[in-house]
Amino acid sequence: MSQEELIAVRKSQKQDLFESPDFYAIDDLLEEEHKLVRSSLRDFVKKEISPSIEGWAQNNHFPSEIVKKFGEVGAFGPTVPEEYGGGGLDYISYGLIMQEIERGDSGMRSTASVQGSLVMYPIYKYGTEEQKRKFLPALANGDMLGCFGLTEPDHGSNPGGMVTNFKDKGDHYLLNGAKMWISNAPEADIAVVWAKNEEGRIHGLIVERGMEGFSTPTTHGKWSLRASCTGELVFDNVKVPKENLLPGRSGLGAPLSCLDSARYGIAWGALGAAMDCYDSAKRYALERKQFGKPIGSFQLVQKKLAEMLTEITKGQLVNWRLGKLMNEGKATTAQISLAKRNNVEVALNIAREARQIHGGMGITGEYPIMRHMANLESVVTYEGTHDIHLLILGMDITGIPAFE
Ligand code: TGC
Ligand code: FAD
Repeated sequence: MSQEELIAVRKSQKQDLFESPDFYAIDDLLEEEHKLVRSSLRDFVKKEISPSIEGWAQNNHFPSEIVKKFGEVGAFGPTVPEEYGGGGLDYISYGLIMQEIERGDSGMRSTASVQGSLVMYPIYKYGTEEQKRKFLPALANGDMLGCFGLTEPDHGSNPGGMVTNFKDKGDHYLLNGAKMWISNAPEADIAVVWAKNEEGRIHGLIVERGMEGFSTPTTHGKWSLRASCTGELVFDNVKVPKENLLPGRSGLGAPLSCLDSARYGIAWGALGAAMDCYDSAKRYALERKQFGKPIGSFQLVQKKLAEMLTEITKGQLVNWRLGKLMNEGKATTAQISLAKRNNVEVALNIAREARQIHGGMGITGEYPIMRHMANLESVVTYEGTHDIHLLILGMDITGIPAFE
């Protein structure tokens, strides 16, 4: 088929034909509820994300209406108990939700995973009963959007060095400092912010839009996650009511524990992006002809597809087992690091190989490949860079931290 014919076919199909690979029959390991959740999210992505995502990304547009829709489909806080508006689901379901959304786009998954793992999780885990009742149901149903402020301009991989701070002023706290690279920030109604008190101890504070001195400038010029909004959080003598402090845990371990949950979701999500690239490459290899044959009949193309499927299958098994450990409360930070690090790298490599299979078409928005590839360049850096996860594993193996 010529490239013009392929474009015409793709346009005429006007639908997302994605089929997920399941080479090792991992579906047999899933419960009915998992399959139902997955199929509901897959339908949602095909209907609400696939038809528009290319335009949103090309135009650097965050579709704010998606927030309410995510709430309706249960994408926010799936593991939070139902009494607080969450889904009351297990971690395999959570992983599958992240997989399906990131199959559509990593930026869309960012919106959902930040809301669930980095905003709802700390409020649920470390918040007061009043905070839970006030914020969780509205975050779960998409009436409210949240963001998570840990990274600072001078403290990314080393958040323990943060300088954002608050002082006890008797009837309120006075917050000063700035956070950078914050997903959802420009649209967020609330921010879970990590800051040091006068003794240098890290605490979480809920900062609400409208508080005087609090602003959220947008970060412009991204070539990655273009359909997700990213910004700064600036605190200029912000008066934060005392009841907005998360009392349940202090120290760097508090934000890092939230990252465990988000990194777990990314391990599943990245594999979703990989599956989409593989699915598109397989389809293209069978349709596109060169030298009188489908390019899928050439050994070098088959090698690429075979290696993609191998890595996806290994990643699926890692995710499934890690999900079981999460359900049992036994998953360690290092186990989560292994899955996040491996699966994001696998996804990036698959995106690059799939781009090659699509030839010149691979750089266009007719196919999802280049968008996934560019998105994954953020995913490999945020929630702990590729090398930081290697060091977390290195410390687990040797007992020796090599961060400094
Ligand atoms: P270290 O001395 O190792 O640990 C400090 C304290 O924290 C405890 N801890 C944990 N607790 C719970 N869960 C974890 N995963 C934990 N990891 C460590 C630790 O036991 C200790 O407790 P205590 O009681 O002894 O004080 O800390 P360190 O300063 O040496 O740093 C270690 C390092 C480098 C691994 C850590 O800082 C790190 O993970 N850095 C990467 C930073 C990062 O991942 N940032 C992500 C920001 S959020 C984001 O990117 C969102 S993107 C969202 C999206 O759009 O999807
Ligand atoms: P740096 O820490 O400066 O790292 C630069 C390089 O140095 C990396 O290759 C790193 O691996 C390497 N390096 C650093 N330390 C070491 C070491 N000890 N040994 C070896 N190599 C090292 N943060 C939030 O808090 N909330 C968010 O919602 C959020 N969303 C994000 C969205 C996007 C699109 C992006 C790009 C980032 C987001 N982040 C967010 C920030 C993200 O977590 C950081 O970018 C990440 O932790 C890395 O920090 P940095 O960019 O400052 O890089």
